[in-house]
Amino acid sequence: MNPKDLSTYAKNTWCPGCGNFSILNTMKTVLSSLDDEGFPIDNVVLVSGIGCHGKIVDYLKVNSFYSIHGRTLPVATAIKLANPDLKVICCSGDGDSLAEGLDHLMFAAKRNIDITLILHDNRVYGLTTGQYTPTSPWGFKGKSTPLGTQEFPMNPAELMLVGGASYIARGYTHGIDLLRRLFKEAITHKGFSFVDVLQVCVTYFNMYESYNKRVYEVKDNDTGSFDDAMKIIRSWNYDGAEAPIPLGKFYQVDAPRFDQAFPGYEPHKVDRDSQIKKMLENFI
Ligand SMILES: Cc1ncc(C[n+]2csc(CCOP(=O)(O)OP(=O)(O)O)c2C)c(N)n1
Ligand code: SF4
Ligand SMILES: [Mg+2]
Repeated sequence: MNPKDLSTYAKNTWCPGCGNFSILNTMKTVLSSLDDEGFPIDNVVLVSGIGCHGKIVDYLKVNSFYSIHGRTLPVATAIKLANPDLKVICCSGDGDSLAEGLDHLMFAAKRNIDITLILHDNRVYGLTTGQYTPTSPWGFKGKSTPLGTQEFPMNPAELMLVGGASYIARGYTHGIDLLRRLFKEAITHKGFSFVDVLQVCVTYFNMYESYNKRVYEVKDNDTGSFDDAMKIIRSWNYDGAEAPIPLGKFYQVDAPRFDQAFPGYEPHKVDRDSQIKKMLENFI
């Protein structure tokens, strides 16, 4: 399949230079190559939140569900449980998953449900024109914090590690080769996979110059070690300092999955109606 086959007729309204273009192009390349490798595009469902990132469902020709702000993961969870044969991928914003939808993110990690979440982490509310988010650095001046935010940022990869996600990585929208590798690994991983993408918002928080000087790719790290992953992840804690920023795969383990937990789990062979009936009986 040609990646161009995944384009749509929708007019793209992202600002020129926005990091979302890299995520869109990477998704096209990865999903088309996975289709060639026997991972059919018809089995993919893309779910988004609301924000600039959410527009990706308009620009990518795959099955999709444009959800509501903060509720990307509940929708994705329902789709996955209704049909475990599907590969469910979420494109969510830092506001969407870390503010409004933080509880859903933590529970998806805790359940290790087989869903991929790609975080368009521009560290700002882009669509609503520049308010601070949970990953904005201390002192960030935006529409709602003209004197600078007095909150310290959270580190989403750290939350995911302690929460129970079984694949954790970080990419950057100025590093397409790495992004491609990480997306492919995350999508083919079995369990909750989380890719934090430093996605630059050129209009409200242009970090290109700062990131370009500071990012580096981790190599030869023990991705099966919780402690090693934590050390790498905490080496840059999203603050305003000039610390080097690690990119790459931080963690990957096999762990029991929520989507396998129900009696009779056997995609292709399961009679869904009687399984759902049995589940409902158990709830009552
Ligand atoms: C329940 C709810 N709260 C608030 C909003 C308003 N709203 C829409 S998008 C958005 C922020 C989006 O920020 P983010 O998730 O970081 O996405 P970005 O635009 O940066 O891609 C907000 C607050 C909404 N649509 N629904
Ligand atoms: S406001 Fe920011 S995130 Fe939204 S399209 Fe423009 S550059 Fe991209
Ligand atoms: Mg954002």
